[in-house]
Amino acid sequence: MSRNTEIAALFEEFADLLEAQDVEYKPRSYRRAAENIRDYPTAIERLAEEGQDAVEGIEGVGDAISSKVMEYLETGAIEELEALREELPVHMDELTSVEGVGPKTVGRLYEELGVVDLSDLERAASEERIRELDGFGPKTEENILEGLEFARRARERELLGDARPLADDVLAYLEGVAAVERSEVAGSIRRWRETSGDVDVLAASDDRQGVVDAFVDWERADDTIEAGENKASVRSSDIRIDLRVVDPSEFGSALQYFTGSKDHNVRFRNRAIERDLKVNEYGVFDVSEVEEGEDHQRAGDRIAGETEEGMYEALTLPWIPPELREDTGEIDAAAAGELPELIEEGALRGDLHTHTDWSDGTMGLEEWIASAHEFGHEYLAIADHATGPGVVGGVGLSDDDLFDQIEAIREVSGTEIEVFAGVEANVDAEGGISIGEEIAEELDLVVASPHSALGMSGDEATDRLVAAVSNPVVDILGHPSGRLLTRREGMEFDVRAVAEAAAEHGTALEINANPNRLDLWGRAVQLAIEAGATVVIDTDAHSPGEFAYLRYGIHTARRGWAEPGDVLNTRDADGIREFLG
Ligand code: DGT
Ligand code: CA
Ligand code: CA
Ligand code: ZN
Repeated sequence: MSRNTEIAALFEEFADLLEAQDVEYKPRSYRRAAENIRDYPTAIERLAEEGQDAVEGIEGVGDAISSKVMEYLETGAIEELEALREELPVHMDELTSVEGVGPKTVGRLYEELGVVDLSDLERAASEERIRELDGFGPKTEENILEGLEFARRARERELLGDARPLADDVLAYLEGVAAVERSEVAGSIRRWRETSGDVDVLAASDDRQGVVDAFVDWERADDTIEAGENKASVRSSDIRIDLRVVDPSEFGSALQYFTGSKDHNVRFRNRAIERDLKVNEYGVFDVSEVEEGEDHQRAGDRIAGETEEGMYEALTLPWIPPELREDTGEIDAAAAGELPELIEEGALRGDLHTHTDWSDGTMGLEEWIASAHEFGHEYLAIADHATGPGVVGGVGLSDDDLFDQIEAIREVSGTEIEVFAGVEANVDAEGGISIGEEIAEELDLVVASPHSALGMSGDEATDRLVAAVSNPVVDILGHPSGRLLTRREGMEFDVRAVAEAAAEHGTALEINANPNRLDLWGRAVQLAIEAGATVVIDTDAHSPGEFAYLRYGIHTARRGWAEPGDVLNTRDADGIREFLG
């Protein structure tokens, strides 16, 4: 963890604790500072060496915050924060992972019921003590109990946005270890699943013990869970990493096996059995000549295993991209020569859902556009929040504000890149949109996203989203389910029905690439494309570091079998304008 990230997390905790004590304004400015510190391109300890003034060069960091940064870097603690932690000794992260429980609620539950962690919360809820509090009721209590169960399960999984960068780091390290011939990520991360139980890594080497020793010595390994002759597990940033080291001649078969998914492997193995072949992590074997009783893992004529391509070839299949290996028809499609030509990294030309400091982004308009240009985009849409249900007061723009912003955008568009004047409107519980008709006329693009009533499901949720995509002013349905991975389930709806309506009305369905969302997700994208809908991959970026989230969106699209033609923002600016009509 960089010190920027570490210090950002401290100020976020600070903000939560202050909010729990009903302090106004400060929490918001601490959060904003935290975000800017996290994204700041220079290491904060370097700035601190230059002095407190240099730290104040970070936007949103004034005297009060910079002096705390200095204090932390000098003493390893912030006195004021320590005092707050003592006053409110709660497991904030854990408790706020329950849907509907924010820092304010945590504060109340601690004051009134002494709730400190999830177990306390569960006890208080099941003993029906929460419903007795002012402003809480039986319904809230039931919701908390439901949310608790989800939070417990979900907390055991890691976000792709945390696990993937860790996997990349460990690979980079292994590449530098002399004994390693090849290395690769496996498991759910290689399939780019949105959450993972752990990080699986595979290495090929003739000196297995040497690789295991180097692995447990990695500077980012916080502790060793186990270490054997050819495998080891360590923990890093609270994430478990499993390493297996195999003989180079068995790298392909091991990679195929440990990439999974389990269901894909079952189907793969059955195809082998139909052909009198055996597959396992050691290779593909012709077992027609093997005598009964001589059967062991490596028995038979080995016909593949050094490369993964060879494994698939031995079963008369083309290589199948890991993102597709979820047993949703990929083996049949491969056998029929009908695998999709998946969209690739680098195929996107712009981002159609981003935020500036006109709402809750961190940057002003011009600077923001320059960052997008620098990132390599040909075009960008500004889609700041409109006021409406689910948007915190003060953040959203009124229609009048939006008219002003359009003017500002028109002045700068085209100087560096093409900029579309958009908005992120809110979809209310009935599917209505939170902006007026006049402003909708004037805007280039309307992203409509649900931000409230996200516990909805079934027909009610489907009808809501069908209404939104059928609205003629809506161009993109943003983060359709509203889920927050490991924190909030979001709406459950009939993807096919919403996709059909979207296709009919020329509305694109978003793959929100923020690793907390990945909404739509692989299977939903696959259904949406089958139903004829266009998808768009957006980052919903609030700060420049977040433009890079596109990567997660692209691989999620690949999990949904998306080809470049299915994705709106593979088109150039003229193509976008044409789609927007
Ligand atoms: P995760 O870690 O829960 O996100 O999911 P995976 O897919 O990474 O699963 P993991 O870490 O338990 O195992 C990695 C891969 O190893 C898995 O995708 C397929 C393979 N594998 C593990 N256990 C089994 C098994 O019992 N049967 C089969 N066919 N494959 C297995
Ligand atoms: Ca795994
Ligand atoms: Ca594993
Ligand atoms: Zn947004």
